[in-house]
Amino acid sequence: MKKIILATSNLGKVRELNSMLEGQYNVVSQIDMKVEEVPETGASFIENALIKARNASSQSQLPTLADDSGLVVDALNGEPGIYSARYAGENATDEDNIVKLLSRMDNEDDRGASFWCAMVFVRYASDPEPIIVEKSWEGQILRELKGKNGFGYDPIFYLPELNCTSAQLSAEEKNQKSHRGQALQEILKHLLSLE
Ligand code: ITT
Repeated sequence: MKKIILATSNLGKVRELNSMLEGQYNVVSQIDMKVEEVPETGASFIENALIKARNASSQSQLPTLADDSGLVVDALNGEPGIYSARYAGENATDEDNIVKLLSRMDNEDDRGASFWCAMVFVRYASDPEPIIVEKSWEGQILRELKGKNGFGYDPIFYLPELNCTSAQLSAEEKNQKSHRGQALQEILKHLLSLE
C-alpha cells in the first residue's frame, strides 16, 4: 500500500482523514513523523495548504496530503477564515474560539456561514503540479452549542436540511457531506488517475 504523510497536527482532522483513507493508503501523520511546523503565512486556504504540504513532504521525503480549512461567516466579512484555528489567540482552544465567535455574532440576524477546505497533494516537496481541490459546506451559526462529535466549530454549525449541527452527525455522516470529506473524495479521484 502506498505511504502518504498527512500534513496536519490537528487530531480532529487526522481522525477524519484516516477513517476515509483506511485500507487505501498507508497514512502517517506529520505528528508521528515529528515534522516541524512552519508558519502559515498565506492569505488564502489554498496558499496555506501548499505551504503545509511542501513543508511536510520536504521533511519526510514522502508524498503528502495537506488540508487548510476554516469557517467563513457572511456577517463578519469572512472571519474567522484562515485564522479559524487561532481566532481567540495563538493557543486558543476550540471552546475559546466558539465563545469569541458567538459574542461577535450576538446582535447579528444574518447567521449564514460555510466551512471551506483546500486540500492539496504533492508527490514531492517541489512538485510543480500539485493536485489542488477546494470544497465548501453551507450552514448557519447557532446561538448555543449542540452535539459532542467532531471538533472545532462543529457544535455551533447548524445544517438546516438535516436539522442538526455537524457535531450531532456520526463520523461517517459528516465525512460524506463535509467540506473535508468532499475535498478528499475529489483528490482520491485525481490520485487514481495518476496511478
Ligand atoms: P493544521 O494546520 O496542523 O492542519 P489547524 O487546526 O491549525 O491544524 P487550520 O489552520 O486548517 O488547521 O485551521 C482549521 C480550523 O478551522 C480548525 O482548527 C477548526 O477551528 C476549523 N475547522 C476546520 N474544519 C472544521 C470542521 O470540519 N469542523 C469544525 N471546525 C473546523
